[in-house]
Amino acid sequence: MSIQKLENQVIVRNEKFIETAEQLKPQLHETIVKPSSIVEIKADSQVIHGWKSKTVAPATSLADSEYGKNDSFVLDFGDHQVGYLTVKIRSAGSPPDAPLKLKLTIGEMPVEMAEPFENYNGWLSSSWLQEETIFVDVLPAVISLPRRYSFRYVKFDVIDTSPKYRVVFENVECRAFTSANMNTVQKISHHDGELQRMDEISLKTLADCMQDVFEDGPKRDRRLWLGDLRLQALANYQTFGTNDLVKRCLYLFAGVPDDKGKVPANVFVAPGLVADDTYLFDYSLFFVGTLHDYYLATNDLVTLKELWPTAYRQVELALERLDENNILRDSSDWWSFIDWQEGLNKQTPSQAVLIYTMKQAIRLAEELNVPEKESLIDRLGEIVEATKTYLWDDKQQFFVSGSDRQVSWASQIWMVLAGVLNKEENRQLMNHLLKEKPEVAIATPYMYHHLVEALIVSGEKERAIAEMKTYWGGMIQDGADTFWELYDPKNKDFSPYGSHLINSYCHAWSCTPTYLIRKFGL
Ligand code: RAM
Repeated sequence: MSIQKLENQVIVRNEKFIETAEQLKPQLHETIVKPSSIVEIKADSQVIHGWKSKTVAPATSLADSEYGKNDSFVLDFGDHQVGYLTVKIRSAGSPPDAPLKLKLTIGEMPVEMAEPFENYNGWLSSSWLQEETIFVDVLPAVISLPRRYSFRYVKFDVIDTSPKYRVVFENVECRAFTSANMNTVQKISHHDGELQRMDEISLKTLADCMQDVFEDGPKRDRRLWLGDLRLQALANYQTFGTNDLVKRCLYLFAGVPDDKGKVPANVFVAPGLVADDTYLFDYSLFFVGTLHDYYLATNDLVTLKELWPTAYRQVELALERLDENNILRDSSDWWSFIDWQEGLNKQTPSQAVLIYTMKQAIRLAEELNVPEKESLIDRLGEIVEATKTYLWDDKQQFFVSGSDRQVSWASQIWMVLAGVLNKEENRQLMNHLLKEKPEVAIATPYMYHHLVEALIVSGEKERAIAEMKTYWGGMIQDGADTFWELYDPKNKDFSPYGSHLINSYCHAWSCTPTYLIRKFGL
């Protein structure tokens, strides 16, 4: 153990756990990918964000073209890639008498090729937008760009050569990386073509997020978030079976709790393991959930024994937030995540997450035969009772949240998953929800995943499939190669960050259709 005092937190580093995580570092597999075509990005008010790409020539024709000042073209790699770009450039005409100034814009979606990044004014850093301006003094040259990019399209803007020479891009390629191995995945051939496609895109999404850790998004935030990890791990058990990567991630979180024992909502892994100073009620509890699911998938009792104290501590800390009525204290800060839905009150869905994860903790405590089991069972009983007493509105037939007694989708969905009501009551609640459609809706694929799962556990498989087809199917129709971080079929420009340019278009928490299809036999 070593204590690290930082500006906003005290971290108690568990070097043994950190070493275990280090030993589990995955091998990255490399593939060389060449662009497939040169495309034109055209305005079209009928398509998402108002921009679409149209092939104008095969990428092989690039080596025959010369480009000078103010020339520009866009390369399409044909599918989503995560990796490093290399460009081979030579001059044409007179000997180059001035440096080449070249701007590259790298993006996952056509809109990133079309709308200038200078116009971005959202609240997340603009430095996430992928671009490079490079100066090349000597030609010919092979330029290997320094950063890892997440993209399908690359725009080349030749800012300047000189009046005497032009340039030819002889070769452009990407060294793409993932720690997933597609060959380990059992292929399915679903009778429903839409579900088949959803499964394939889920796999690609998950694979592109599987790097040194389960990243949330390879474009942004490029780090390990606990809420995303839980869903990635579930999808992974049904597909890649890279279970040691889940184990590694659990040890990373367990390696950097704060001085109370709380695990952070996310960690960075470079230059070394660093806990972010963001703590979220639900995400900390999902350490329990992720350990529970890992154990059920692997039967790895050694890991369970070693990480149980960390998991149990998350429950203990969560219980401290209960008031004298056994209801979670609400607050106006970002204390729990649940969803990016604007105006969403987090109290009731968080209470449901507490119940959901306490049940998982009890299951693990049973497995370990530890004394904590009894007190967990007692506390759970009291909390469920209080939930029904204080959070269920009999008149409205909905769970309510916060001092304004908000009726949100998230509250109903999480209470169904928490199993506070019986199966028939759950079914009625879900049908009531889909009929009444309360205003405080769902903003992310993360929350949509939970909607679909809640429908499945309450016996509404067909409705679940219909929701998946509208939502993930909608993304496919709107051109998704990998599933997106955010998608609102009614407002396709939606971003909680102030601009759709900064959204991630390959995002871990969207990869769950493969889990839902395979696990529940949809
Ligand atoms: C965003 C990312 C990430 C998520 C957090 C809470 O920054 O989408 O995946 O877990 O929010």
